[in-house]
Formats: sequence, C-alpha cells, structure tokens
Amino acid sequence: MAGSKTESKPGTNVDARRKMVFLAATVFAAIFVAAPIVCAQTPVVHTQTEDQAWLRDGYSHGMPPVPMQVRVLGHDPLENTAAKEIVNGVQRLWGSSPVIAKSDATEAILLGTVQQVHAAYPALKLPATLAPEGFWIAESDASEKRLVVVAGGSERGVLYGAFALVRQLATIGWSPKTTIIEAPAMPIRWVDEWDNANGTVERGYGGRSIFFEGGKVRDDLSDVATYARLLVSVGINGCNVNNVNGAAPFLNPDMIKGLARIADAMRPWGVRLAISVDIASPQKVGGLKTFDPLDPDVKAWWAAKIDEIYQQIPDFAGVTVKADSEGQPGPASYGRSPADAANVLASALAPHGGVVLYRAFVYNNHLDYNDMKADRARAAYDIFHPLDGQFAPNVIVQIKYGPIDFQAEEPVSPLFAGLHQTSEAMELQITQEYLGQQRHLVYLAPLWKEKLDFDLRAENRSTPVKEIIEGKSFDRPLGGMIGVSCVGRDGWLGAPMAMANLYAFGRLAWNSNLSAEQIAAEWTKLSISTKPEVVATVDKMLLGSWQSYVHYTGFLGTQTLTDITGSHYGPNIEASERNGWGQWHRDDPQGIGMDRSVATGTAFAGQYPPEVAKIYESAATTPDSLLLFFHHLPWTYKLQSGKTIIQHVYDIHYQGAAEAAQLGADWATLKGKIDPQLYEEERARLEYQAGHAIVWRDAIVQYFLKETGIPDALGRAGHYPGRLEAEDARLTGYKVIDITPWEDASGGKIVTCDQSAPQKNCTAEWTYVSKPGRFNIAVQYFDLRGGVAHFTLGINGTEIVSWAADATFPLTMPVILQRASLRVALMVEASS
Ligand code: GCV
Repeated sequence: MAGSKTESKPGTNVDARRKMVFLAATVFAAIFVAAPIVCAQTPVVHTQTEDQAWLRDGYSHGMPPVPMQVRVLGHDPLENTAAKEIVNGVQRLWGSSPVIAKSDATEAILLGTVQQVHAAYPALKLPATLAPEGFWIAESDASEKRLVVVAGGSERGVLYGAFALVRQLATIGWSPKTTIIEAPAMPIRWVDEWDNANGTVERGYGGRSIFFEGGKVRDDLSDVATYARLLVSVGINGCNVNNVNGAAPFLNPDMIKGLARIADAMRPWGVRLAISVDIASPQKVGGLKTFDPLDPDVKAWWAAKIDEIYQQIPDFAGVTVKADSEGQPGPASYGRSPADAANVLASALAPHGGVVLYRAFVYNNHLDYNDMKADRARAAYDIFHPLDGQFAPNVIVQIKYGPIDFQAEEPVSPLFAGLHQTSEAMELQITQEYLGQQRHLVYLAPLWKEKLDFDLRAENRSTPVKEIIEGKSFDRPLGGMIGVSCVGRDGWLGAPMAMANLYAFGRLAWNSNLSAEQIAAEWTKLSISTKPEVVATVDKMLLGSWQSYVHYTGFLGTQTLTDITGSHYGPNIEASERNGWGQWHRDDPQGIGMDRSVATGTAFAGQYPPEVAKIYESAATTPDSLLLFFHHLPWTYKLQSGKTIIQHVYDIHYQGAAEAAQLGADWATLKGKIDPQLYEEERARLEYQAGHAIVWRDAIVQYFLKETGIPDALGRAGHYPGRLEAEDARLTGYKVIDITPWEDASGGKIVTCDQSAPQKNCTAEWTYVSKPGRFNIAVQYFDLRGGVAHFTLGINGTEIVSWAADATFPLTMPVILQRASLRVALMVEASS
C-alpha cells in the first residue's frame, strides 16, 4: 500500500477512509490536499459522569414493580450508599424516586445485614449462611407486609446487593418469585491504574489521570468518587492508583496525605486504596544506604512506612510490586529472591490486614536472539515455581494471563499450575495496549473466559485457571483477578464501547462462571438499549470482535505483530525480532514460529502439567490458534484446516479486514434506534477501524509474500485492483519518501506534503481513462496525533468532498513521535 500524505503536527499515524460515489464517462480525479494548518487541537472534553457508562439513565416505562419506599436497618455508610443507589436506580429506570422510610412501612425495599434483618423480622426465612461480601435478595410477605429484602453478609454485601437489585430490574425485571443469592468468587477484585504523578497514564488511552496532576494528588477528586461507584457497582473492591513503574515518589509524606484523600473519596463506595511501591524506596525515599530486603534497617523502614500509611488510611488494601523487570530495581541486586522482597513487605502489612501483590512479570529483556534456547515465556515459571511455599500468607503472586505480555493470542501462563502453596491472582488488561488501544472495538471477555476456563490439569485432575485463582484447586485463602484499567478523564477509557471491558472484568471477578455472552447482553441493555434488535446486533459485534482483531494482527499464535519496542500499535513485523525483548516469532524464508517443545526447542511446553504439556509438545496436537507459539514450521506446513500456513496468512487477513468492515455495517443498522451521539461517535471509530484493518492486512500479507515468494492461491496478496498509489500520481508539492517499516505502505512508499515548499496546497492527480461506470472511491490516509490537515477531493476540477484529518489520539503514546516521521499518508483506491 502506498499513500499520499500531508504533514501535520507530529503524532499518531492513523488512517481513515472517506468514501464517495461518482458517475462519469471519462473521469479525471484529482485530490487536493491543503497544506496543514498547524494549530493546537481542542481536546474533546467529555463530562466525566456515570452517565457515560452502565449506570446511565434508563429506559423502562410504566410502574416500578418494586415498593416505592426504601428502609435501611443499619447506620453504616455503606448501607446508606446502598439505599441511595436503589433510589437512584429506580429513578433512572422509571423516572420517579422511592422515598427513604424512617420507620416500619407496609411495603418497602428493606436493606440490612442478615443479622439486622433477622432482628427486625424474626419470622423472615433467611439463608442459613451468607459469605461476608455476599447477599440475598427476595420478596417476602412476612408479617403481612410486602418486603423486597436485600440482606447482606455484611454492610459491604448490602451495597453489592443494592447494585444487583438495580441490575436485575434494568435487565431482567422483577417478579415476586425472584430470588438472588450471590457471593463473590474470589476475595481480590482490583483494578490497577498505571498513573504517574505528573498526570500521564502509562498505556492509558482515555486522557490524563483522574488521580494525579503536576506531581501531586488532584484537588478535585469528584471523578475518583464517580469511578469508585462504577467499580463497586460490578463488585470491584480495590483500586491500585499508581504506575508499577517509577513508584518511589508515592511514599513521600506529602503524597501519602494526598493518597489519604483519594481513599476518602473511594471509601463511601467500599473500594479500598492500594498503591504500587518501588522496592528500592528505602534508599530512594528513606535515604538508607541499601534496599536489601533482608537488611534490618530496611525491614524497619518498611514497617514504619506502612504504619505511617495506615495511620492515615486505616482501610488501606495493600501494595503491588514490580521488581527486577523492565528496568525496575529488585531484590536480585542483592542476590535475594522475590519471596525475600515480598515477605518483608508482607510482614509490615500483616498487622494491619494488608496484602502484597507481587508480580510474576519478571524477565530479562536483554535475551540473546541467536540463542535458540533463550525464551522469555519461561521466565515467570523458572523464577517463581522454585519459590512455592516460601511466600508469607498475605502475599499473592500476580500472574499475567499469558507467559509473554497481554498479547492478542498467547497460551495461558503455566505458572498458574506451578504454585500450590501460594495464593495467586490473574492479571489481565482492560486497557487495550496490544489490542487496538481503544481505537479498535475489541471486547475482551471471550479472551478472558478462554483463559479462566482453561483446564491446566495440575496433578492430573481438573484444575481450571478460575478455580486456581479462586483458591479452590489448592486450598489457598486468598486469590483473585486484577484488571489493568488505566482510565482517564476523557470518558474513562476514551471510547464508549471499551467500557464493556471494564464492566466484564468486574462481572467475571465476581462470578467467573458467567459467560461472555451473558455479560455482553447485560452491558448492552444497561449502556445502550434494551431493544432486542439492538441487543442482538451489539452483542454479535462485541462477541466476534476479539477474534476478528486476531485475524488481522497476529496469526496462529504469533501474538501481536506490532511495534513492540514502541507504541504497541499498528503493524511492524520486524520490531519483535532480533532484539532482547523476546517477543520473537522467528520468521525466515523457510518457516516461522518459536520452537518451544521439550524435544528440540526451549522446553517451555514442559512447564505445563503433563497432560497439557503433551498437547503442546507436538505440532500435530497443538491447536492452530497457538501453533506458531510452540513450533517453528515450514510455510508449506499443512494446518488442521488443510491449508498451508502461508495460504492461511493470506486468507485470514482478508477475512479479518472484511470482519472489521462488517462491524461498521452492523452498526449502521442501529441508526435511529440508539442515542444519536453514541451512534455517530462509534460510526466514525468503526470507519477508522475498517481502514486500519486494511493497513494491517496489507502490511502482513505483503511482508510474508515478499519473504516467502509463495503466491496467494487466490491472487490477492500484492495485487490491489483499482488502487491508485499516491506515489504514481502527478504530484505538486508532495514528495515521495520511503517509510519504516516498509510494509506499512504498499511499495514501502508514501508521499508527504512538504511544508518548506512555496505552494500553499499539495496536490496529487490521477487520470482515469476507461469505461464509464459507477465507482466507490475510498481515500486512505494517515492522520497524526496533533494538528489538522485539510483534504479536498475533486473530479474534473469540481470539488466533491472535503474533510479535515483531525482525529484525536491518546496523549500518552510516546513512541508515536517516531511514527510521525511517516508523515500523513493519503491513498486513493478506486474500484468498480
Ligand atoms: C507498566 C508492558 C507494558 C508496560 C508495562 C509492563 C508491565 O510491557 O508495555 O508499559 O509497564 O507491561 O506490565 O509492567
């Protein structure tokens, strides 16, 4: 693919498409691209309210099916919050608010702990046991009153029950026979934010931090309270607010005071504050000579620091640690183990009931590419498995779902089966770092479900990952799920549909047995519409979107073929290879894939329990979706589908791009049936996604066509019928340049509007001399992060359409600046 480009301010490279239809006998098509107006873009300002998510105004008509009085039996702030939520929920759904009853009422929604309910209505039959965070909701006519009872195992359970009642009313409805009894599957249900004190958010695509700005906690924490409300509404009970990288400043006394304000803002919603800590803090913050975890002064320093935190934040949840990883300091500097480091923190936290989440994301990012036995995937198991049994009881090892790093497709980490005497949590990413960065619609529940449901067969028995992290498989007291969320001030995740992922995370952490379909339907009903045709369409879009993304970005277990040393966005196949980061796929003209077998490869497959290891050891039994993660195979190897690998590469990318385009077509059927603003916003995003999927498709297809020299049996790869390359046009002002990586534009060339040239506009002109006909023109170009470039498309001297390339892209994509050297690309494609 090639393109013509104009220059704007440096920023994200993105393409988008414009379409138009024209009819002419002999067509002369010219595209005029104005010189960029270099001006600051006004950021889109979203009002950060809960209306942007699933707690928005409702849709029901008629009379509320529940009593219009709410009676709270206790005085705990969480119970008061619960009562307000029910009032608020009924108001949102039916437009009228129940009143809070001060005393006994003939009919009421009754809120209280089981003990409180029992004391007030001894005749009421309540469940014999309820987990502390659990709840029971049912209707009772005991003592001739109509009571809809929300009884909690504790005050926190009452609050979860209140949200569950509202969800039930909004998505299913109410009948006197309705009974709901629930308790969370796992005790740790946290989101992690990667916010920096300066207000940026690492891998955040939703704007600046809601917590920090200018090196300190923000004055206005109203967004934090609103966020906590969203979190608790889906059962999340902890929020770690700062980046795992560079965490030392967060232990300064002034910062701790600020953190206490954040904890205050979240407390009414029952969400507890946690922070990331830098293991070198005793030295960096405390001024000690060492941060050796076994040094007595270091131990004392941590104990005092944790006490200082609890004095100000009595319900502080605990700390997260990233150490000896990607440049972060760690115990290895002193020959100590992760258990040594974790335990010193654990002993400081234990008297207060706090926990340590120690991340297993520890690996060497200076691996030798030429060493065929080197394998980053092995690192977590190699390091943590030998430590099983050495961690203090309040340590939880936090394990990313796959052995690499939040890839679009990778196997489940074998470490989940490698720790039997250690509590474990699964870390997954709500922010779509490698999965389209919220510019692409990718609903992640199917991916997470695949990992949660995966049966690792530890000890040759059933041990699905979900049961391991719930503590069931190995009888562990703790465990859970951590979702790296990275919300910001621009509509939380920067894209309304991406909120389905935050919702799904909470629901799965609460109940890992829910299906991706059930969660999608719930979210759609709560967030978009309850109309059956809308729910059916949105759910279809959501449920297929992850696999579609895999289809155009990383085939057969090659992970995500993106710019792995930079933005992690857009195609860049060689970026994964020949460096120390170990996200290799080892392609060459003969074959592709990492040999991770025990027999001939890195032996990673042998880290799984025997029954699973046996499946992955052989290419014949490895599922196609992970084939090249485990095996290096010739391009002509036949898949289980009967196709060769190379033909599969061609086919799946054309399929993936078509599926991306279908998302837009499906969305178009919702016009007039949903909120017009949401419709338009998502329509534009999906148009972009369809265009970017073509960039992905063509990059990967032409790269491997060139490398293998094996043609596409269907003749598509390398042939673009009807496409007019920008560099072949008559160019005025534009100059043709080579780009890196070459595969991101056909022929490796793009054109850029030379700002130093005297002309005001840059123009690319093509002449079409052929049969008359009706044509669609799709113009593809790369937009940039900042500035505005103006485009005009004209035919036979007449302006047909003009537009501005003014897309807003996340502010915190540092490496996008490299991409700016691509300039803006414009590609014209005409097809009959
Ligand atoms: C916070 C990936 C991301 C990093 C992130 C790291 C981690 O490598 O690209 O931005 O750092 O994971 O999980 O620690």
